[in-house]
Amino acid sequence: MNDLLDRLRRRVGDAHVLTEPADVAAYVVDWTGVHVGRALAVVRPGSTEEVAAVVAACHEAGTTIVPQGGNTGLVGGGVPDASGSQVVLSLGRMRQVREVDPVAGTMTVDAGVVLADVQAVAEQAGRLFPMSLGSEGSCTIGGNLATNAGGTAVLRYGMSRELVLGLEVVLPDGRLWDGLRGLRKDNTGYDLTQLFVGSEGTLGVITGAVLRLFPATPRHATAWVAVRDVASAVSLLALAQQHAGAHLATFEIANRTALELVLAHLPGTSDPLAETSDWYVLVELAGAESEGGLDDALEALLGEAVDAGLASDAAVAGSPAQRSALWALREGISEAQKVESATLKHDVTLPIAGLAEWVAEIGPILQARLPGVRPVTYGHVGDGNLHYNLNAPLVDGHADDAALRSAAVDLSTAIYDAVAAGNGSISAEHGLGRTKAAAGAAYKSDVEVDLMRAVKQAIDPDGLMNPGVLLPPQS
Ligand code: FAD
Ligand code: 2HG
Ligand code: ZN
Repeated sequence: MNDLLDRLRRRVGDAHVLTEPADVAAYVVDWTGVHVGRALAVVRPGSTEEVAAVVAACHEAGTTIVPQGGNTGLVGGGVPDASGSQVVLSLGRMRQVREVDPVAGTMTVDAGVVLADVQAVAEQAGRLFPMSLGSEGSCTIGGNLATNAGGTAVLRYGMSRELVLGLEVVLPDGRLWDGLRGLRKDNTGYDLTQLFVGSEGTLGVITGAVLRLFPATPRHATAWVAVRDVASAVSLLALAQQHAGAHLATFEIANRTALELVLAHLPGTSDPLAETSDWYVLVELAGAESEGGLDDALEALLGEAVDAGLASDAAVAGSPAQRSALWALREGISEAQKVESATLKHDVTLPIAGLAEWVAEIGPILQARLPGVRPVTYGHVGDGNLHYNLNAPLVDGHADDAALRSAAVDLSTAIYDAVAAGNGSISAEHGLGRTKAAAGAAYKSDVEVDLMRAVKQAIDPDGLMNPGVLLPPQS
């Protein structure tokens, strides 16, 4: 092992091979705090050539690699296991924007560029990079593509895989695949770019990407709307599509429990509405500088929604500060849940037509398994994706974390069974990681799992890239 560490130090410099516990601490625990691993070393290469050298050295030594970007993943895929034998390969030093081409509508970046920086560079060029996540200040483009991240702009622009035209990838044996062509049209065989998107670091290390840029949409009309239930939210979505058409940019849902956790734990937040409601929707229309009428369209939508009994009240943002305040209520939910108590996350997606019935039915099933368990339900209802998260029940005013943990398997199984029965998916946008690798395989057909293992075997025959993530170990 010392040979490998010496070789890595020679390639990337002593300062970028971390082995001291205090130095590696932030790299071995995930954002949720659930996954705590150990690492042989954390290696921080500064260029694609250095990544290739690190991977080649690990390949020769038979050492497994965990690629890591911003370490904001929610399923434990970016942190090492408990063995202490894995190398964490951090892309954190690879932060160059290589090229912006506003006419072609592309930006070529290193994989370690933070999402918010990509958004800012696109804006400076008069363009839009639409991906938007609560973690955008820390997550990286490499991590976004490796997880095929979703977020709040999927309704209009699609998942990460629809925002990328080409990739540069270091393969598990250290060879480099340069697929940074950025062509809109390229029907020359299997789509390798898309194979690596969503592969969660199990097929190679993404070192660069060509991203798609879109016309800027600096105008916004935003409202926080009180709705009775999920069925009303879905009907409101249909109405919003009629009123706003292609200007409908965001349609997010949150239940009252989610809002209350934000108000309780995030300083500076306040309830924009006088009356409480069981459910809320954050709706936003967005358009170009030349496109007026967004406020009118929103007003007409809300008026009709109230008349139709779909909405009881709404707060409309009258300034950028008010817009940010409404967004904070939605984007702060993950953080507030974490502060509140132990949390069990379920990132599920269902056909939109079946969403309301599914939510109505799963509640009583879970209460029967753990009385008092608190569903904190929110997400991207515009694309059928709910974060059906559970917080620990309150007993005498205190969260009973132990009760949630001991019922966890039972609760998650009930949710996943109901998702499967509703033709949904148990991971809409966060990936499978370590948390859901076994469940992912259990809810897929044998044919699908066989094909996935065949792909893994073809590209990483020695199983050196992120073992135990996405696919469970074979018994
Ligand atoms: P990491 O956490 O470092 O890694 C994630 C996975 O990608 C790991 O399996 C890792 O091995 C792999 N990986 C990372 N970089 C590379 C690379 N260069 N090459 C190959 N593999 C790599 N996700 C959503 O989809 N939608 C949301 O709305 C959303 N909101 C979030 C809000 C909060 C507050 C938080 C904490 C997380 C949220 N996430 C969301 C989850 C997370 O931010 C995304 O999964 C994000 O894409 C991860 O990026 P990262 O750079 O942090 O990746
Ligand atoms: C969101 O939509 C994220 O806010 C995070 O996907 C969800 O923390 C979660 O479970
Ligand atoms: Zn989400």
